[in-house]
Amino acid sequence: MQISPQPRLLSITGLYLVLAHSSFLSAQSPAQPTPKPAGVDIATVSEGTPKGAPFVFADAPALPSLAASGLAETPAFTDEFSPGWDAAESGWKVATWKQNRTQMSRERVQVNADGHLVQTVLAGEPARGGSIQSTTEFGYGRWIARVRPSAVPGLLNSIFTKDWDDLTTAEPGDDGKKAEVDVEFVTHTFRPNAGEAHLAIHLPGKTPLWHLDIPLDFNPSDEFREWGFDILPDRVIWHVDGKVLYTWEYTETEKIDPNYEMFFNSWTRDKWLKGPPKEDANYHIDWVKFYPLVKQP
Ligand SMILES: [Ca+2]
Ligand SMILES: [Ca+2]
Repeated sequence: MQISPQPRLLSITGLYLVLAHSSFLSAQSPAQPTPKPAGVDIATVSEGTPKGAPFVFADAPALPSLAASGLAETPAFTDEFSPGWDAAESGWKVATWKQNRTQMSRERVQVNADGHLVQTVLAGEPARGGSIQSTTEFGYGRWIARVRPSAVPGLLNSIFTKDWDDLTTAEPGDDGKKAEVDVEFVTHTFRPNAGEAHLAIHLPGKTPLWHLDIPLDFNPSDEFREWGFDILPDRVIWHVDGKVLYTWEYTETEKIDPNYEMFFNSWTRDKWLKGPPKEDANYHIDWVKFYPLVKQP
């Protein structure tokens, strides 16, 4: 595909990247951006996200056990983000490019003395955040990340998967199938004992295919919780602390394929997110684990 002198827009996690000549993934792997329909702005469309049924933690159904779900009892991938963490050696790439108009940087992706990966969105303009993505691909299985989003309004903290790149081909660097599974925290929704989880599915040309804001009976920034989703052959199940948040079932044509990458990012926008934040905002990620599907449930 030709590289236009005009910045190109393409989406990732429902966000927009503005690319001129620089690569999305790395300087060694020039991006071949996929054209998107003009006018699709994830922040604009996400402002109209429908509200789901309120989630009441005590009443929510339990997430099926690993064994009952056909999942391995021990994770195939774990990162504890221990002090001395090195992204390259731990299987991650740290973004140094823009995602959704927010400039990402290694400076804003740091492991602290408590063993938390801390992604920071800086106060004010321009939009400055942090992002990591796995350097390997994953299949069906259960993701759990112990995280505490920022309490500062005006930004988004995410856990998501996207088949951005087919890692079996050196070039191009963006030839994945592009399906995406999101749980995103829009921090201006947080209130005392309340908040929302933004769930979304994106497929090529369908950004989003589906999205829903789940009202919660707790504030996600109050404490660490174990958030995640099961990406299975027939459905995606979002969960928090062992309770089911929502289940999205596939159709013949609308489904999530294996060989996606894993991401965490933190960004800000005026639209939807009501950014930028008035103070620096930290997203704490204690650990992440992936339990692969080993047999059909
Ligand atoms: Ca590739
Ligand atoms: Ca992939």
